[in-house]
Amino acid sequence: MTSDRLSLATVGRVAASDAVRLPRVDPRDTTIGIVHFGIGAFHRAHQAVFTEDAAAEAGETHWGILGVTGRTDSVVRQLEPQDGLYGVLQKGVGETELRIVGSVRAVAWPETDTERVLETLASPTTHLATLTVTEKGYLRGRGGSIDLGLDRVRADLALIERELAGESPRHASATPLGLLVRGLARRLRRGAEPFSVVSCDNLADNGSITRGLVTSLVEAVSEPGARDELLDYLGASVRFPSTMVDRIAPATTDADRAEAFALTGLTDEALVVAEPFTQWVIENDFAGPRPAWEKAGAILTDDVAPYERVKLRILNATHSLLAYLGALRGHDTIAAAVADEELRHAALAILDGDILPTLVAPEGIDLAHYRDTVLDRFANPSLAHTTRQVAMDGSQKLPNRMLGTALDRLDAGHTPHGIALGVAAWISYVAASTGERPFHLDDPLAVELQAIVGSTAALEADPEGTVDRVLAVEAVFPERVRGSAEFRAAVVTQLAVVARLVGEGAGADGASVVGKPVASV
Ligand code: CS2
Repeated sequence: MTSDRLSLATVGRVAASDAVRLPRVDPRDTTIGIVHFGIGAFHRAHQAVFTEDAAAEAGETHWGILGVTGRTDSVVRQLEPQDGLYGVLQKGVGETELRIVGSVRAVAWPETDTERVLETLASPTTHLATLTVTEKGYLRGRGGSIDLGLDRVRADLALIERELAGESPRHASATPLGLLVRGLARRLRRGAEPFSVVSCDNLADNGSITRGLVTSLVEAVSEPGARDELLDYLGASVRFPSTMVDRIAPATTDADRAEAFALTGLTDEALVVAEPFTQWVIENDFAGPRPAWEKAGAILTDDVAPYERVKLRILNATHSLLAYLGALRGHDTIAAAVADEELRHAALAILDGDILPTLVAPEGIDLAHYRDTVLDRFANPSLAHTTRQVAMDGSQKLPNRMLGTALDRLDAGHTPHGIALGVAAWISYVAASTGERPFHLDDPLAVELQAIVGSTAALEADPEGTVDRVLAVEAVFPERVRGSAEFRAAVVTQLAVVARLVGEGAGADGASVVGKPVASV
């Protein structure tokens, strides 16, 4: 039997109830004011919801979103037949609620829709670009610049140069920042209206990082007149506020889609899943108009850094630790990993031993309470967030979530044993991915990492040599960490702790083996 899909034509059949909420603004009346790069599950579960709430609270109809997909057109195929409508299945402990969101008004795949994205970026009624392209999507090279050694970045640079020369080449841009800068070049040609670029990725200092990468791309433009004009426009009229984003949004499963179908009677191919908790802290530094996100519960502040640091270092670092150790001990989900007493103990040890001492609590936040809330959120059994999903892209994630803590601890004269455990867990995961264990290493540096780590047996035979080779990877480890003999020794010691934990591993999700506590973390 085929059922009808969620769309503007069918949404009227869905009755609002305690368990089902309908769009808070009429999608038919909503015009586009934002271009979002990376329209995956996280954006749909987070910023798109805040944006709809802000528009509803402020009575505004000009904050619709044009979502730009990544490498494939799969999200276009999910959302286009549904007129941009989708549900957020909010899964608390023992309670589920579905909310249909209408703020995504169009979706574009750069491969076929570059011109539409550029026109929307250049339009005076568009005020913002937001980004969730994940850590690896920023293509960071050395010293805060974009990696101009990559063919796709150089190809995009050539397109930017042609755009600045007054041409409108039909070619697709290959990178999100390349497409964004091309759009800014067109915006400059059309009248240089103010614009704001809002990174919503888990990068420390994401606003300045994005500004630096965008600027480095423009600085590489060869024609000096056009280059300086675009640099002047960036300096005078474009802002890059930093943000801290938080909501756990695991991959959607068939069971989730069936659950949503039972509530609406409509098929939703674009359904996303999320925990009830949601938070957005935004640096209040915009060049032009923005949605009234504060009316939707976002915190607008002059200084995001303390919030960002707390979130990345407490939540994301522990998430990664539990993902690697959890997967190695046979747990499929983060909830199962945090329910494993040994792993919970390890998480608390790294939090209290290394992480909390490096943090200054932002106003109104109690760090111990925040830590406990994070572990409770991880324990939510309804979410089924897989260890494999969180374990991906470790080479990109570790610097942002763990290594800042390591630097701060080293600077304060302490050996970061907890962070060393995190790094040891990651190395052990890489080793396991080369062997019989069913781990797939999903990481842009996978081939390089697997080559230098080798198998679990090789790691056990030569932990010192392996740690030396791993710490030498400049793309991951800052110089101060790379050069620290005490950190190196701590990672070697923690590899043995991980080996013991894995040796005692459950092998089956949920059946944890409780042995000796993690001693020396
Ligand atoms: C996770 C994050 O996949 C991961 O690496 O740590 O996506 C995490 O769920 C979010 O940052 C929560 O806000």
